[in-house]
Amino acid sequence: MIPVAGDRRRPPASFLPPMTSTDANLQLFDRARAVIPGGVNSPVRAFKAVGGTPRFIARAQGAYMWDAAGQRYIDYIGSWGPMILGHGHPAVIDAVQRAVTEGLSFGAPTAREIELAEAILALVPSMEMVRLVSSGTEAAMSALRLARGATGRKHIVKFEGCYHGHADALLVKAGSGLATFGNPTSAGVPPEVVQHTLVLEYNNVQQLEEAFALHGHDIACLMIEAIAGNMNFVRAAPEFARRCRELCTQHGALLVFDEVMTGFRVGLQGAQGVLGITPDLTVLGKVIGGGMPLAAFGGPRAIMEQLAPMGPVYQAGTLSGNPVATACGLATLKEIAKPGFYEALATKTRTLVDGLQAAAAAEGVPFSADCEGGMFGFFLLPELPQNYTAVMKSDNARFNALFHGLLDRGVYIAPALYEAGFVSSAHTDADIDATVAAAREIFRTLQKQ
Ligand code: KE4
Repeated sequence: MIPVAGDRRRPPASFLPPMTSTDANLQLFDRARAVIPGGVNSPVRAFKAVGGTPRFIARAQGAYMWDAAGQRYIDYIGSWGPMILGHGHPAVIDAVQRAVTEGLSFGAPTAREIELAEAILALVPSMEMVRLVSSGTEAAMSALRLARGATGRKHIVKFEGCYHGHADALLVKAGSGLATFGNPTSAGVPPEVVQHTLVLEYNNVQQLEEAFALHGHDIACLMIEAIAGNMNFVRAAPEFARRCRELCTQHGALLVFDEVMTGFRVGLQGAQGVLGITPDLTVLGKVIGGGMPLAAFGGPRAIMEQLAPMGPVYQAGTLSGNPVATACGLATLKEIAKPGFYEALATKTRTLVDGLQAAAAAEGVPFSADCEGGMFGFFLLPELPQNYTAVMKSDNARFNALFHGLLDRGVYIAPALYEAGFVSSAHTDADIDATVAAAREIFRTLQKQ
C-alpha cells in the first residue's frame, strides 16, 4: 500500500524511519501498542510483571535469540516449553520445509496425523486414542467437556496456582475459603460458568478428601499439573498425587493430567512417568508441536470414542492436525525419543540449577530450586514452596532485579516469578557457565539491597 496524502491509516513498517539501535525494541513496542492490545498477543510477553520494555525477537538459532536491536540472549523460555531441541534444529526445519511444499492445510485427514497419533500413543502408555488440536487451551477445554460428557457429571476440581489455558470454566480462583466453588479470575466469565469448578489448595490432602466426601458423586474430573510449571516449579507430593488417583477411582471421577508443559519436557513419559501415576485423560501441547500450533488430548478408547463423530461430545477444529504442524511435531518427537536424549538434557538442567544454588549460597541470598528433565524453577525463598500461597510470598522486587540483571547480561529467563524455565539440547556447558556467572554478579548486588 503506498500511503497517500491525508491517508490517516498508519503507513506500513517499510515506510517508517529506520530504528536506532538503542531503542529498537521500544519503538516496536510503541507501534505494537497502537494496534495490538498491550502490544502483545499473549499477556505474559508484555513484561508487565517485571516492568521494562519487552524484547522483540528478530530471529533465533540453537539456544539463542536475537532481538530487534541485535542483542543476543541465551534463551531459557524456549517459547514457554516447545523448543526442547533449541531453535532451528536441522531435522525439524527440513521436515517443515518439505511439508510446506506439499500444502499448508487441507481440512481433510492426512497420513501424517496417523503417524503422529501412533507416535504419541507409543510414548504415552495411558493413552489408547488421541485427538489433535491447535492449542493447550483447546486441548484442556475439550478434555474437560469430554470428562463431563463421559461421566454425565458437572463438577470439576482444579488447584490454585495451576493454569490450564483460558477456557471460561478454568479461569477461576479460590473462593473465600479455598475448598469452595470458584470465582472468575477474568472479566467476561459469568459466575454461573464457574459455579461447578471447585478450587482446592495444591498438595492439601485433607482438603482434597473433604471435597470428595462432599461432592464426589458429582465430580466429573480432577484436572492437575502434576508438576506445576505455572507456579514456577511445584511438585505434587507423592501422597497427594496418590490420593488424587485413589479418590477419582473411588468416586468414578476422571483424573486428568494437564501435561501441556510437562509432557515430553520432564521426561519421555512426562510427569505421569515421573510420578508413576496413570491418569484417565492426558492433555499435551508445546513440545509435541515443536514450536508449531499443535496440542492434543487422549486416554482410553472407551472414553475417547465418546467424541464426535463417534459419540455425543462435540469437538472440532479447522486446523486440527495441520500437515505442517504435524511434520514439525513428528520430527521433534523422533529426536527426543533417541536413546540418551533425556539423560543428557537432565544433566545439563541439573548443572544449571546446582550452579545457581551455589552462586546464591556464596552471596548469602535465600534461594531454592528444583528441576526435572529439561524443566526447572527457582525461588528467592529459603525453602521450596509447596503451594500457590507460599510461592506468592516471593519478593517481587528482588525477582525483578534478578530478571533485568540477567536480561542486561544476555540471559533471558521467564518475565514472571511464577513461570518455569526450560533448557534445550542446544544449550552448551559454556551457556550454563555464563548464566551462573551472570546470576552470581546479580546475587552479589541483591544481598546489598
Ligand atoms: P496454550 O493455549 O497457551 O497453548 O496452552 C495453555 C496451557 C495449558 N496448560 C498448561 C499447563 C500451560 O502451561 C498452558 C500455557 N502455558 C503458558 C505459560 N505458563 C503459555 C504462555 C502464554 O500464556 O503466553
